[in-house]
Amino acid sequence: MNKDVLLKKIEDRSAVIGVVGLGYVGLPLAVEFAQAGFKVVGFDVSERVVGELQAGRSHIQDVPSIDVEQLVKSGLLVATTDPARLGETDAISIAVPTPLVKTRDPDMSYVLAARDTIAASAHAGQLIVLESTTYPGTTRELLQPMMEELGFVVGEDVFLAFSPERVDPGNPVYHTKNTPKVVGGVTPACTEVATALYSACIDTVVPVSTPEAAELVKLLENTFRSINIALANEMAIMCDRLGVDVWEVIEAAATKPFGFMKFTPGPGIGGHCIPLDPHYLAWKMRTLNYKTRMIDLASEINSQMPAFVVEKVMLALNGDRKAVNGARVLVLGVAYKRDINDVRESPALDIIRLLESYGAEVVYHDPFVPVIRADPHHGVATDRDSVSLSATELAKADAVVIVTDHREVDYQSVVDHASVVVDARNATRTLTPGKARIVSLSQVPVRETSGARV
Ligand code: SAJ
Repeated sequence: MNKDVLLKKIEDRSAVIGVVGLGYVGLPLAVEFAQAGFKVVGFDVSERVVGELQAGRSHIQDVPSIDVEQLVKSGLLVATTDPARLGETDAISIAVPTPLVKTRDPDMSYVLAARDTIAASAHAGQLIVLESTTYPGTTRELLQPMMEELGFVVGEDVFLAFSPERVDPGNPVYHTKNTPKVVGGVTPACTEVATALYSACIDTVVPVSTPEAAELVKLLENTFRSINIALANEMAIMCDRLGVDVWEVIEAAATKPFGFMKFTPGPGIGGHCIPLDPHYLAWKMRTLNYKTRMIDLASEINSQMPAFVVEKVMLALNGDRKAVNGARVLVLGVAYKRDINDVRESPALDIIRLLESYGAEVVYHDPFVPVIRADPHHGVATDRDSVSLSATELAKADAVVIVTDHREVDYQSVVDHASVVVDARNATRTLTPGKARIVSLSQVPVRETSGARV
């Protein structure tokens, strides 16, 4: 009975959809559901976020404010901090953070808080879908008992599923509606209603048999990236010892039209996904007495890259008979990847901290990050402002290190005015030689070959 009623409400768009967590995952999802014709109750604990949304302003780069304004005005989208409003909903998607604690163990506090918020107003006929990236077993171990303690039979009275988020902030091609959505229900009926719900606003829905399978799909996707990025990084370290240009090797390998996927070395990995997600799987497997050797090794290699880059800076200064201690170093690009403004887990923060621990005077320039906010958790004691990338600033630096290669930066000007540039992203490869000596991730001794890099 409940299943058919819910399916009908989804089909005729009379279902009211709840979204818990209105961040880079939840807000785009809430907008997609509302644009598909559902009334959406967006819940967030932040008064600021809710106030901005109710005023028609989006705080998420990929969600235009005009869309929020129109949906709020039409009554299809309401943002609230009142948990009781979730009692009005027929389906709820949970999109709250799943960070790591200092020991790199899962921090489930946000999911548990969302669970308790939902429990307070849960009723028969509801579908609950967890979207936050987490270890396999979370949906069945943390959410199902709550529903059963309320007297509900999962799969009959209420429905429960996991559906991994695949939001790639700033991606110009893929967004919530056109990125295939994996869904795994606790029972076939759960999978059926969750599939019906997401099919109402997402082009392709991929049902799998269990929530554990869906939880693992996400972890496989991002562990795959972490391991392959680590391979590219270790290739850079090996090429540096071999005196071979790692970028040349990777570019040439990428000409293989099959059986190879290009990843590039860099200063390490940042963001809220790749550095964290594999550790959710590693943690779960530790509870089953299994050591995830590849995840642990990839994490070890990736996390040593900031030190590898700092060593390059030290060698570059040494080449000018300068010590790091007292040197002025300009870090160019601090976001965790190009053309975005997010510095979470950015290796640039580690590089800045390491350089300053050796006595360097560090400044940074990032056109997307005007201020790095104080963050004691990441060793950022106080706010610091981006400096201008002027010829004067470049000439004042004893070394410039390119950590994030934002496309809009004038790298020709950098090599024309700086004395030495450590290029951790291959951003200077095609430039006209300027004043600066270029130090690459993998150092190639000067040889009589065409295009050798110094
Ligand atoms: N990185 C490298 N070399 C590479 C690729 C990435 O050093 O070849 C670094 C980046 O600079 C960054 C970190 O790794 O610091 C992560 O980069 P990413 O490209 O994986 O970007 P993310 O963290 O935004 O990952 C997201 C993920 N999306 C979701 O989890 C929903 C990931 O699954 C996507 O594949 C990725 O975006 C993407 O393709 O852009």
